[in-house]
Formats: sequence, structure tokens, C-alpha cells
Amino acid sequence: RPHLRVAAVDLGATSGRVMVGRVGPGSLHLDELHRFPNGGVRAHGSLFWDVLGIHREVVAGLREIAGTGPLDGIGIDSWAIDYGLLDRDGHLLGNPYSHRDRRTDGVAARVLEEVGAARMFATTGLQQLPFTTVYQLVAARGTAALESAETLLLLPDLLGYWLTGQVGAERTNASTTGLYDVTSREWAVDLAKQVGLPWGVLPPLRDPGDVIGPLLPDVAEQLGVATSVPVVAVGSHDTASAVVGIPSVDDDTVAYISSGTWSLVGLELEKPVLSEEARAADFTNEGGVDSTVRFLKNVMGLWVLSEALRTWADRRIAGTDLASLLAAVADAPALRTVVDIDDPRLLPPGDMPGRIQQLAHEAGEPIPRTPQDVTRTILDSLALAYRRHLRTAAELAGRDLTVVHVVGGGSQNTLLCQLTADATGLPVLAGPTEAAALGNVLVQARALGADLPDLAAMRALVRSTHEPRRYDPRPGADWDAAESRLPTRRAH
Ligand code: ADP
Ligand code: LRH
Repeated sequence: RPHLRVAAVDLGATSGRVMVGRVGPGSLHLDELHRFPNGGVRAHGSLFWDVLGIHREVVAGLREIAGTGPLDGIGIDSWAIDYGLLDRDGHLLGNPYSHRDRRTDGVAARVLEEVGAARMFATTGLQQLPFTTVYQLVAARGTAALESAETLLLLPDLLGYWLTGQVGAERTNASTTGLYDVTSREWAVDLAKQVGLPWGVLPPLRDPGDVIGPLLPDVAEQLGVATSVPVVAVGSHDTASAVVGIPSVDDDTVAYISSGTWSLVGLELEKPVLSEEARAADFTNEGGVDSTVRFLKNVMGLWVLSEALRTWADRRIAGTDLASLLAAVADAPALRTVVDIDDPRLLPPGDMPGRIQQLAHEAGEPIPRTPQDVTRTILDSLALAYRRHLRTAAELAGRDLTVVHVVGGGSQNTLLCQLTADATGLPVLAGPTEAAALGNVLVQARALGADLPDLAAMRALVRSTHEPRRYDPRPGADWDAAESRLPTRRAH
């Protein structure tokens, strides 16, 4: 058929979406058929994902799509790093932990001492994040679950396994584990052995575009479709799919902020940057679709704001929904208070307004007292971090940037988009909101025969069907001075 109709499952830490994408010559439509809330579940002192609940929602969404038209393919992307373990019978061992669970506290420092930060970076090319898969696994050494594990599956691969019965690890997501060699593009088995991990649990790698398999009969029956519907590996790391969905045309360098629960701030490159400078600046080189590199920085992101909103809602403070707060602070003076939004204390769930006030206090900044002031502090501080990291990325990669793309749910935040333009001094092109789902759809469509030879063709199609909104930088606020008010970056 000239038109393909595929299901894109895009799972974020805040919500999961099951969307239907229709692709034809010069056309690309995306409709959201099913959205469900997501978030950590606290039980027995730990923070987990409700992965069976997610599977149930995925199946419900797919069933809805299958019930309203032909289904040519299914692709799944989700947040990175977290995983489930299967036992030798193929059953899930325990519940997957959230990367915000505290069992990894202190683990990274111990592993780095054992392995050496330089060796770790030379192999994996990753930013030091306390919750990277390798550190979660080291924290789990000696547990009954890890000792009886046969296979480790990253979350989108686990969900794909439940649809097809096939195990594997898609490369863009494998590249976030700290157990993957960014240069050879294979598992870093020596590293896994050195830190005492059962490396045999790492499944065979696969690439975006590979067919994972047909549906299991039981699943096909639940969806009401033939077993032959293929599940296709996409850029299963949501950020990799989002970068495919950037509507860039003719930019010398694709510079982006993938803005959701996390903000991923960086550049698309052809080769990793593994210099000592990149390590010292604590940048990451994650794998992208078509063997590209996502040279970026994890920024704490809108998580900080959404946790603050949750805190205010719990305290029943009026006027603290997102829309009211954004409207209230849009014309407030810029840069009254800035904090280091990358401070690791902002990682776990908790009292964000209190933590922001504490950071302001430590930095000798005016303390934001009201929800409005805290909101503005978070947004100004995010924009300041975007500016710093984009400049550093461009410098480390030897690139000049002409435009910044903002995609994901956060691209709807007009104030933050404008502040990002102001802070970086670059025009911002905002949207699409659902870049990850679009990237998921496009990679499936190519695998199923659509004429989309490369990323440029995919992005041109996104640009012509999902026009981004432009923000130009405004003069006025002194972002240089604000930068120098921040505490000096922590050395790693
Ligand atoms: P994830 O994929 O990590 O679940 P999303 O890409 O869905 O996250 O982005 C979620 C964030 O998008 C929310 O935390 C919120 O700050 C922002 N957002 C969502 N809708 C709007 C809106 N209408 N206006 C401004 N911001 C929004
Ligand atoms: C964004 C994201 C990010 C990871 C984090 C765990 O959703 O995948 O790229 O670092 O979640």
C-alpha cells in the first residue's frame, strides 16, 4: 500500500502514549489514541516502575489502534537506563527499579575508583549519572534476583519481548547503560567483568530498523490482529527517537533540547567526542539512529517543576497549576534568582520548593518565597543551564550553532522557549511536542519500505508537516553575569 499505518508506543517518565502514525509520500500524520499517567511507585522503601501496568496500557492502546484500521507495524521507545531481569524460564524477576531509587547512592564513586574515570569514559563515552545501568547492577551485586538472572532487558526491549517472545538490546538504548563500547558498538564485556557483573545476561544487540519479530499468538489474539504484524526495533531510547523527529532542514549542526521530564541538551554528531575536555565537562556520547552520536548533557529538566507542582498540590496551595503559574511569571523580571539546576539533590522525589530555596541560600541568591518566584527561578535556571551546555558542546565538538530545536512536552512551554532563545542568543524552533513518537513512526516506516532513505529525508518530512514555532532572542537580561553567580561546577 502507498500508505503505512503503524503504532508508536512512546513511554515517558511522566506519561505513556500509544499513537498511530500514517505515512505516505509527502505525508505524515500522528494521532494520539491512548495516553496514561506514569510515575514511580514507592513500595517497601524502594521506588519502582509499574511495568505490568504499563504493559496493560500498551496492549489496550494497541488494541484500540488495531480496532480502527489496518496495523502495519509496532515500535516501542521509552526512557533509558532502567531494566528488568528474566529468569531461566523467561519470567520477570522482581519489579524494575526507577533510576530515581536511592539504592545507587555512593555506588558510582566506588566503581570509578575501581575502574578509573578516564577508562570508563574512554570506553562508554558517558556522562557520570549516579543511576546508570552499570551502577544499578553493581548496587544489585549479590542479590538473589541478579544471581538467578539469565537475561537483562532494557524496558522497551522487555515490553517488546512480551509482545514477541524475542530477546535483544536495541543499540541506542544499550548505549546508555555504561556497559556498551561507544567505539566498537558492542557490549563492553571486559568492563562488565572488571566490576564483577554477570555479563552473560546481556542479550544480543540489534539496530533500529531491525524486525524484532511477529506477535505471539496470545498477544495477536488480545489485539485482534494477525500474528504477522511485525514489531520493529526503533530508536528505542526515547531521546534517540526524538532526535530523529527534529524538524531540522539545512542546519550545519543539529542542536537540540529534548525537553520532557529530563532535558537532553546537545548536538547530533557523526563521531563520539572522547577527549579529556569532554570527559572533564562531563558530556555524554549516546548512540543515535543510523550510527549517529548524541553528544549531550542530561539536565534535571521539567521534573523539578513538576515535582514542585506536586508539592504545592499536596499542600493545597491555590493557583499553582502549571498554566496559572506560567501565566503569572511570564512578565516577571528575569534572573532575579538562579540556582544550579543540575545539583544532584534535585534527583529524588521530594520537596522541590524547599530544595530550590536551600540552593538559593547556599549560593547567596535572593530566596524565592512564593510558588511564582520558585517557578521563575526554575525556568531561568533551566535556560541558564541550556546556554552553558550548548556553548560547551559546540566548543568541544568544534561547531558553530545557528539554531536550537526544542522538542517534547516542554516545547509547549512558551516562556521557557523564549528564555532559551534569550539565554543562548540563538533562534529557537519549538516543536513538535511528539518528536519521539514521530521518530518512532519514521524509523518503522522506512523498515517497512517507505522511501525515507536517511535522517535528512525524515526530518524534511517532519518539517513540511509539523511546522515549528520560532522564538528570536531578546536583548536585555545579563545572562553572562547570571552565569558567574552560580557556584563553580563540581569536578567529577
Ligand atoms: P516525558 O516524555 O518525559 O513523559 P513529556 O515530553 O510528555 O515528558 O513532557 C512533560 C512535560 O511537558 C511536563 O513536565 C510539563 O512541564 C510540560 N508540558 C506538558 N504540557 C504542557 C503545556 N500545555 N504547557 C507547558 N508545558 C507543558
Ligand atoms: C528521557 C531519558 C533520558 C535518560 C533518562 C533516564 O526520557 O530517556 O535520555 O537519561 O530518561
